[in-house]
Amino acid sequence: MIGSGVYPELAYLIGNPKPLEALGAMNYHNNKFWKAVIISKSPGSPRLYWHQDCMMWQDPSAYSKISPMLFFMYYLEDTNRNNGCLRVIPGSHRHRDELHGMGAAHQKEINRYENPDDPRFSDYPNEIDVPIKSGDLVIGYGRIFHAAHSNDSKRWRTVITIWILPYFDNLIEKVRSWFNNDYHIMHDDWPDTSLKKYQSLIPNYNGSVKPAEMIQDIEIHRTPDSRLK
Ligand SMILES: O=C(O)CCC(=O)C(=O)O
Repeated sequence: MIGSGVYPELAYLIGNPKPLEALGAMNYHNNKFWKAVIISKSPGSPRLYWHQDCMMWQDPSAYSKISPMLFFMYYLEDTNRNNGCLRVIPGSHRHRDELHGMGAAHQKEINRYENPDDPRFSDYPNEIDVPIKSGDLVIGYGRIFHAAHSNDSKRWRTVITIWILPYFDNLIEKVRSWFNNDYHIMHDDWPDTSLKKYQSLIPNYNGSVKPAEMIQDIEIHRTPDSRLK
C-alpha cells in the first residue's frame, strides 16, 4: 500500500471533474479531499478483512442520509471473485451489523492476516460482490462494510482509493481540525501545478481546536454509538 503523499501524479485523478459533477448531481457539495492510497494485491494474496472507513461517528452527519465520507475506487484491472474483487454488506452504512462489534479497522494483527479464523475474514449471507471493469469508478459510502476477496489469479490487482469528505465545513470542529491537519501533512509539499488540479477540494480549517482533540479519542470516532440502530 502506498499513500498519496509520495504521489503528486494522483492530482489529475483527484481533480477529475466527472466524478465531482456526479457528486453534485447526488447533492454532495463542499467536498474536500483527505488522502488516497494505491493498493496492489499480489497473486496469491489473502482476503482483505471487513471494515468501514468512517472516522466521524461522533458527528450527527454519520447517522444521516448524506455521508460525511465517501470513497472513490478506481480499479486498474477488471476484477472478479477470482482476482480479489470488492465485496460489500448492503445497508450496513445506515444500520447496525454484527461486524460493528468486532473491533476497529486497520490494526496491525488484522492487517497482517495473523488469524485467518477472525470473523472479519468470513463470508456473510448478506454480502454481495462488486466486480468492476478496469477504469470504471466505484463511489461508496465510507460507512459501509467492505472487504475484498483473495487474489487467486496470476496477475496483480490494483486499486486507487480516494477519500472525499462532503459538507466538510459542517463537520464538528475537532474532526475538521484533524482531517485538515492530516491532509496538509501529507500533501503540502506537492508542486503547485499538482495542487492546482484540485484546488477547490483542499481542506481549510483555521480554528483553534487542536487535531489531538480528535485523535486522542480515535476509537470513539471510528465506532458508531447508539444512534446507529
Ligand atoms: O482492495 C480493495 O479492493 C478494497 C480496498 C479498501 O477497502 C480500501 O481502500 O478501503
